[in-house]
Amino acid sequence: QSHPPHHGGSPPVSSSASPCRALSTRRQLYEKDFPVYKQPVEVGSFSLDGERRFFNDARQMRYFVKPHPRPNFDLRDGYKDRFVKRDDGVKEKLDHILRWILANRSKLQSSVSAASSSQALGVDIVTWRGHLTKLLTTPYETREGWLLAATLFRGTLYISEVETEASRRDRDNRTERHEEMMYWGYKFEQYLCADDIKGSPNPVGVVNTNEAFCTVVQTKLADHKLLFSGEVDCRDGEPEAPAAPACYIELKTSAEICTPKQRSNFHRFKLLKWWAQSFLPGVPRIVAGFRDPDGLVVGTETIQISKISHLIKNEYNCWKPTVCMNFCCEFLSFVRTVVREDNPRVVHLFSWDPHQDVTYSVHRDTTYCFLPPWYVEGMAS
Ligand code: 0WD
Ligand code: CA
Repeated sequence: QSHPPHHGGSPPVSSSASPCRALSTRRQLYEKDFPVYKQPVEVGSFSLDGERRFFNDARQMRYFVKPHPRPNFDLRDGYKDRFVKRDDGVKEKLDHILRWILANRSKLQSSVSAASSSQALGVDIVTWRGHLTKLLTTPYETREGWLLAATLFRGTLYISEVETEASRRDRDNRTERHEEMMYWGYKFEQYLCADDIKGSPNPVGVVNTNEAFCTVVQTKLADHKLLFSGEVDCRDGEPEAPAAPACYIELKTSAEICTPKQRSNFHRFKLLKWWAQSFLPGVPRIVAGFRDPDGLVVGTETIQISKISHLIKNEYNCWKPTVCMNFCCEFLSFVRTVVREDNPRVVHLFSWDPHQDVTYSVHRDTTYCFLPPWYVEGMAS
């Protein structure tokens, strides 16, 4: 079952002496058995406050409050006068995760066995969940490429995204309509979330996108031990709710579905992204708000992540979870084969554009370096 991936049209250039220079993203290569993916375990969490300051606790956790079946949420409300927007020109890289690791090192290391003592943390990969989501959806992505920087430090690979030129251009050229629609998702969260377990949502409050609650989970994809963090919208506050991450709920908005074509597109494109994002950390459900073009939420629906693969089965030429997971797994193997030098000053930059192979370049002592001195020094002491 383990056919090594080919390389586009060109002959494979793989040998044990010189690792592959490229990795194919062709879907057919990844139509294999679903790889082993262990149930993700929450090993901690952290919060970012309204000024984007890090706290090693769950102070930004919010509680889900079930909406009326026919709500009338106005997602445009407050955009002009009650919105504090995070500066997305500030690149935080892995900094928040690294701060969490330094503060919780003993918890992680206590589980490091003697056999893996060459690893300071007992994990193979550290990254954001969002980066893994991009990898999962790569075999089906036709529009946006990516750049992922990788550094091997004390036996662990750190993977951090680098903004592409195209993404930078898009960010600089957003229309006013697009800017406003980006707010709608956060406004929806405000309508459904309370700050306290017995509290109610406060739709007249300020929406501040600096605030975040992030879970840190550990899991295993085939032979890759992963530690990653992802932002969580809210949790089920009922006393009978399961432990994290199974109590978490992802909130989403999407355009109202009126035609069979719209339903098909929703299944083929949007559900792929929604599935990948929540499957990774073991978040079991999404509460989706469907909105009209004026930003009025006309209905909500709960979507179980475990049922998404059945929902899409009738779509022609649809995405497959196994392709997503196998590609991600092969990419991580590829990175681990390529990156051999254990050095925080070396970055291998993996690059992908739609309809191309993944390739890489090596950078020493450049601005691509992303492990900060405080982390490198903190790990040494
Ligand atoms: O600097 C960067 N290139 C990135 C930074 C890219 C992705 C994430 N981040 C950081 C931010 O610090 C953010 O707080 O990661 C955190 C979220 O991490 P994640 O969970 O790994 O990211 P992802 O799964 O892509 O997004 C989860 C949520 C989004 O919700 P929706 O429903 O839209 O998928 O995190 C939010 C957003 O609400 N989010 C961000 N918030 C602030 N800055 C960012 C961002 N760059 N990206 C996503
Ligand atoms: Ca969300």
